[in-house]
Amino acid sequence: AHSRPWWERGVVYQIYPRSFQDSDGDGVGDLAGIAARLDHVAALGVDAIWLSPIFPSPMADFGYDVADYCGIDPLFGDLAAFDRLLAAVHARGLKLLLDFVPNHSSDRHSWFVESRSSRSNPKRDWYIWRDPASDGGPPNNWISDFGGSAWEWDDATGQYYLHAFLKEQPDLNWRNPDLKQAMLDAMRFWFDRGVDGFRIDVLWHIVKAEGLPDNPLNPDWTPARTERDRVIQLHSTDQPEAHAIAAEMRAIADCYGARVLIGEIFLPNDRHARWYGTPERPQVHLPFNFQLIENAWDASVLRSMIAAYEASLPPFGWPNWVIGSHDAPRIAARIGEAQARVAAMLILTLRGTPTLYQGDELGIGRVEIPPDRVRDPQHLRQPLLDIGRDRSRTPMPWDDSDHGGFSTVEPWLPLNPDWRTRNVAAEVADPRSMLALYRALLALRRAEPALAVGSFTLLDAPAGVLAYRREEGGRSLSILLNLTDHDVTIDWTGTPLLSTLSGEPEPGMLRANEGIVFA
Ligand code: ISL
Repeated sequence: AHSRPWWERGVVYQIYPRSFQDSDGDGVGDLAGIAARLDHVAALGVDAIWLSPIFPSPMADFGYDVADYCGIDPLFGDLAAFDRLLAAVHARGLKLLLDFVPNHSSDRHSWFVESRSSRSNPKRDWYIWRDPASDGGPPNNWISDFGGSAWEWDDATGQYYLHAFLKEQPDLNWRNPDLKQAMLDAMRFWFDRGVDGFRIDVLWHIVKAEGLPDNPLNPDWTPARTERDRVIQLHSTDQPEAHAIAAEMRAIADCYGARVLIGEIFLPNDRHARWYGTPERPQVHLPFNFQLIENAWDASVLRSMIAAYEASLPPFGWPNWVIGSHDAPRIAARIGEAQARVAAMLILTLRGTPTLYQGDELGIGRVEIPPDRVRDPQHLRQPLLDIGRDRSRTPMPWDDSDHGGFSTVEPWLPLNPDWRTRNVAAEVADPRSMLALYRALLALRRAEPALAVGSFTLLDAPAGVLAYRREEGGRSLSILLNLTDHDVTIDWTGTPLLSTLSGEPEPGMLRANEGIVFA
């Protein structure tokens, strides 16, 4: 078991750099701030940090609009600050993953500035330009993830360009060999600097079907869903050529040794599993699995989901689980704090690499963002939908000093309203806090190889309870999780190692909202 790569045993912790720690008093987090807060990350007990984008960017989508793939935005620091952070992370035995954004650049990237300058510019083909349809409208019916047509008209050159996200995020043309080489060189640039891997943004989007045919309409669409869902993204995502590029990225990563690639991919199990590639031609190590976020918080729903996901994995494919991100509602906002403790136990005891999101270890719940402080471009474009991503991007509350110790000035987004009591310092001091539970779970996971790498077997359980066993090297642990807010009678045996509740577990039952790991 000890010969397994770090990313199979390890736990990833996502940092949203704007909101972790401000070191220079501008209300926005930065790299020096992250370096100053590594004690928290190390004490938590995770193995790797993934940083959301830190590259130069006009910040139309807060860094997911990259204007230079090989630099650092001055808001966050510079390359020297990055090298210092990387060294500090490595000095603690942690890994550092960056966020690679290959589907689109910023419209202010010099490549796009050149591309849009004329139809004959050598970089014209680095993006996806098309003539209007016969009626003068967009070339096809594709819809931006953030609403509206995915095509933007450019008056100067009389063509449309494609953008799967904001119009400030034009899609790159990976079918162009020069663009492809330039992007793969950017990946090598960071590997050469020593980064341990990448989370790859919307990897499944990077190649579009030849001829750009209309997408089929989605028969299940209702106005309560995002506009993007009006069509099924059949021709705009998951193309065979994108898989081939993932394999090329993997070949580059493998040249550097134990580096990891995590792909952001939203697909049903069968097509999702293809992103592992084959043993001979592997693609990403971990295609992100968002099913704990996407499914109802219900024991029988999760039981079938977990079984189906496990069954869909190729024999060499290592599972992974995500419970929160800068895009998703916070877990404690969605299911309440008591069940968020059960969720913490679930993600840290399932088989597969967990990715945790900053602030969830404090149990931060729903934060209302006053209308005049909304910054999320997706929310600003579709204000009627309950999609505000700002709520998950509020600054880390470190202590009860001004601005939660995050900054010396008013932060770019408000803190969680309960920050004076819900902050790192307060939770470190409270053995019953969410943070104490996360630390205990991560310590248990480190002490018990069965939890990190053991086999996984679902067990039968009463309604409302999710139960499974993990086994490794003769050591067997069972996990019983009560996903309801009432006591459940259940005949458990064994030695409780950890409960989500304080006080002794009671024989013959799981208390309301109780999860227990048994030896
Ligand atoms: O959540 C989604 C699908 O269920 C999407 O709308 C979307 O594809 C996904 O959230 C992609 O997110 C990533 O790329 C975006 C960026 O805004 C997000 O922050 C990032 O995580 C564009 O780069």
